[in-house]
Amino acid sequence: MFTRAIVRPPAANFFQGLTTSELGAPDYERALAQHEAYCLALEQCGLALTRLEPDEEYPDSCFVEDAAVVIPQVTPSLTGGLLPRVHSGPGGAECYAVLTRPGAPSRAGEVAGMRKVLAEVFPTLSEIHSPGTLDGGDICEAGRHFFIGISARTNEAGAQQLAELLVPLGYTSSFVDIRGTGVSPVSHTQDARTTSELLHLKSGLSYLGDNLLVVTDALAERAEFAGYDLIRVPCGGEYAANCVRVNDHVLVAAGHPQFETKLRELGYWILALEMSEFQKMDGGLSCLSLRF
Ligand code: CIR
Repeated sequence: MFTRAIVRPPAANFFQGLTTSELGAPDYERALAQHEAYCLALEQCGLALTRLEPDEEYPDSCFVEDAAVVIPQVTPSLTGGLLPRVHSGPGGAECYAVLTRPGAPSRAGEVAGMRKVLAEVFPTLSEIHSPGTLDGGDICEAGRHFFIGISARTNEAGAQQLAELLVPLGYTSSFVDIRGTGVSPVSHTQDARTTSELLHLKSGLSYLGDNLLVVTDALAERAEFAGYDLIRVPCGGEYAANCVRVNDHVLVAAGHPQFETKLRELGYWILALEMSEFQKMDGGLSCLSLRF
């Protein structure tokens, strides 16, 4: 169960952030409204929000998930009690936090802000060190296992550092190299993304619990995911693969009715959220919050 989330609304210069999507400039007022709806959805799922101030110094800073990874602690009985000291959050869940080292130079400074916020919750913070780089969007927790994407943003050194931190916390991990992996196996998608590469692992992969992964076609055949049940997002709707299970609900990007129907048939409660302005800046739904 998640009890808390950290969010940061986009700043007025959001449009100056990094993007490859060629979907046009985001409308700021609409982005704020979509962000607010996203926050309300998290609250509806029972989360208490820490709402940070917009930060014009970093136009991509609303994508808070990239600056840290919060790892729920596996119960001590399962790890032989060999755990480092971790903080018990107000919600009761024991968690451990790692500050990342974002792979895009323009985003590196976002971590300082996140450090301040997380230090109030977690007495001990780990961090990714040079030469490692790592973006939270490349980290997909799947039960007792973490998939760590190797991407244009996360390098092997960063992935290896996180993998080592995960061991005493009771998790296994594996690397998924997404460099050169297309958003879709076909070159033109209805999503109108002209770029063909996944930005982050979670741009094409989500874990919903219950051994169930949501994947794009381009990732579905990967050996790494054998042993999981897969829901493939329909071709052209790859953006929907970035969805988030938050307690009893799954938050999904609006505009993907087939995918929503599939999830409903599986018994999930869906909250569909308009994400158009964040999609224009290559942002997925998960990256707008850090949940724990
Ligand atoms: C970037 O390129 O870093 C931002 N414009 C978008 C980051 C989205 N983050 C994510 O999907 N985890």
